[in-house]
Amino acid sequence: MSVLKRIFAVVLILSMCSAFAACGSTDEATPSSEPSKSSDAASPSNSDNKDKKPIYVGFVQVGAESDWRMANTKSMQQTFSEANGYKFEMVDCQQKTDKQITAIRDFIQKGVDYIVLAPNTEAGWETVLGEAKDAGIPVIIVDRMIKTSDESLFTAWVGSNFKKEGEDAVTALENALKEKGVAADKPLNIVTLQGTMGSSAQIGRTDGFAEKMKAHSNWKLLDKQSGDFTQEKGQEVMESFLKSYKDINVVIAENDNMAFGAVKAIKAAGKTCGPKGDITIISFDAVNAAFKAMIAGDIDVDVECNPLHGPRVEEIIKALESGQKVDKIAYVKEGTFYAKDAASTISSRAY
Ligand code: GYE
Repeated sequence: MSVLKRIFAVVLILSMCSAFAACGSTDEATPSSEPSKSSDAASPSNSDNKDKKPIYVGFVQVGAESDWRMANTKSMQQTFSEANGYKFEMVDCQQKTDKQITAIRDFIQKGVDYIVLAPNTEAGWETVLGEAKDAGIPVIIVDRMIKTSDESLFTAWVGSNFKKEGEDAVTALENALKEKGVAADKPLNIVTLQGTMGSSAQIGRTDGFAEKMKAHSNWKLLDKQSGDFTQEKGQEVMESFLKSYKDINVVIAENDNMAFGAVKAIKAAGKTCGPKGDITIISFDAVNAAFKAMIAGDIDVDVECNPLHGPRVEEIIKALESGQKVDKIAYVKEGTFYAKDAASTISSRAY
């Protein structure tokens, strides 16, 4: 590690400490619905970094499990192009947290200027992020979050409020049922296809939905199981649910690809789904193919999750390069889309 990087590491730690003392920060780094907090994020730019050398960004990506993920990867690749002044390397970690830890160590070895991490699961990051911090490499976390009591282990996080998405899915279901003319007090059997267990997207969506659905004493969660955010596993889990339970009214799919798998399983079992069908499907992400599925009448509602993080991360890096403060935690604004509006909305969708 260069002397400058060592100096930077010390400055970073000191500035982080004072920022947290000033904010009265709690021990919890998991995103809450509180407004954005600011931190004195130290800039890595130093005199020898001020020339026109490309900024070296190492991206530790979860994998290629879903349409959302592919859109996210594309957004990062397009933003951090050579033409834009970057040297960009991405590691597809095949949904394995240990592969991500290895990828971070490799990027530290290579001496990247920034590590961008989309963590697969929340736990187990302290040691390796401590190593990045010791090396003076700022870590920007995107999409999912890590669980840590030491917020100095990362410079900034940008992503979605997954708990709110889970709560929004309850409102989405209420509205979808109203539209179908289902009486509000009719007993309802729900199954959930969960995402990768231990990932923020799974935890937030599962918890947000479970908490808010308590207001409906006639809603019953029959079962929940992980389909690991993939279409294939989503289909498998749905097939087994359909064998175990004869009277499923609602599927909550924690992402679109699992919803696509569920639709296949439902049709193969001779049942119908969507606004005019027997089984109501509520999904998350709102990717282009999900709009098509809503137009086709297969999915009822989609709670949006925006994957276009490239420009957001670039804004953070540019701010850090010029020594400015960045928000420690920044949430992306998202909406909910209903099947009846899908045809008129699809052309305005960017992913
Ligand atoms: O919903 C899913 C993807 O972490 C928000 O990961 C992301 C989730 C997204 O595989 O499709």
